[in-house]
Amino acid sequence: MTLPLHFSPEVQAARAAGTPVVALESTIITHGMPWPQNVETAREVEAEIRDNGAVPATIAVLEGRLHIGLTGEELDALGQAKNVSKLSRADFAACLAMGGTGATTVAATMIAAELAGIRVFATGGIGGVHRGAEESFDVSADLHELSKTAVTVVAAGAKAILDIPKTLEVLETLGVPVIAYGQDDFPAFWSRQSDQKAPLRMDDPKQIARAMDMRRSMGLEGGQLVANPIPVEAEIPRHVIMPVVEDALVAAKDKAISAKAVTPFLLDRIFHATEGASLTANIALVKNNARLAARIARELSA
Ligand code: PSU
Ligand code: MN
Repeated sequence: MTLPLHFSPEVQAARAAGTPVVALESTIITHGMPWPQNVETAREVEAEIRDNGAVPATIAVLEGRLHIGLTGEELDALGQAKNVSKLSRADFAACLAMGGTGATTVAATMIAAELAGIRVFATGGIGGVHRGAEESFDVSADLHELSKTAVTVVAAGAKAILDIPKTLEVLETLGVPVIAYGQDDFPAFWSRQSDQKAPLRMDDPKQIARAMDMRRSMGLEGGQLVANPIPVEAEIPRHVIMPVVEDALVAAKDKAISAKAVTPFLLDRIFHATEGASLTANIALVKNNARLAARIARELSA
């Protein structure tokens, strides 16, 4: 069966010219941010990548076709669409087979990037081990994907809504390199510190690219997680965000929110509780990750 892969004209041209490409996810657009900031942010993130010498490829499933790169009109439509599925490894093929429309999570975007020959991907935060996972068993498929699929993912660490120590434990068990960029601490999305040291630290995009190339030479499957701290001027300190996170977690429990709905529910709740400050920080960190990913893409061998 041939894959219903569809490259945007910009990504097609980059492939032909050998220009480095950076993958971007679409769940952050459909489930992670409200309209219209979601579309504005997606455009600004793409611009950051172009300004840093690479080409952005935002990935989504539109009517059964796997799009690698979206046009401006496609991005606008997706950003306002209702009832878009949130696709991960489990339901990705089924959505394509049934002609559906879906946004790709970190896990699904990694799969699509590898299919398209893209080796680096920028996002906001990865999914992880949820608090209370010992009861709910809610561990994001993103973690397993990092152990299987050869893509370097640049994120601002893991959100404080997750159990960060358990997330780091699972990543270690799965053999995923976790590399803090430019500091020792593993960053916590809105905040630069998490009170947890990252297992690895690198200060140069060239080192990150070399480590990925070395994994490939060794025949090791899987990718790397690059944990890039939010810029200082954009951060929400831990003591400010933690009480908001705790309230959101209580609300999720009261309303018995579960499975795929958990992360979008918490993000929306925190957005309202901080009067939009969480979104402002989220936008700044995604753009920061896009810049670093473009620099890594330029260092990776083809
Ligand atoms: N972090 C964000 N915004 C998001 C997500 C994470 O700041 O929109 C999305 C990503 O697509 C990630 C997914 O892959 O949430 C994780 O969902 P879950 O916890 O259900 O695996
Ligand atoms: Mn989950």
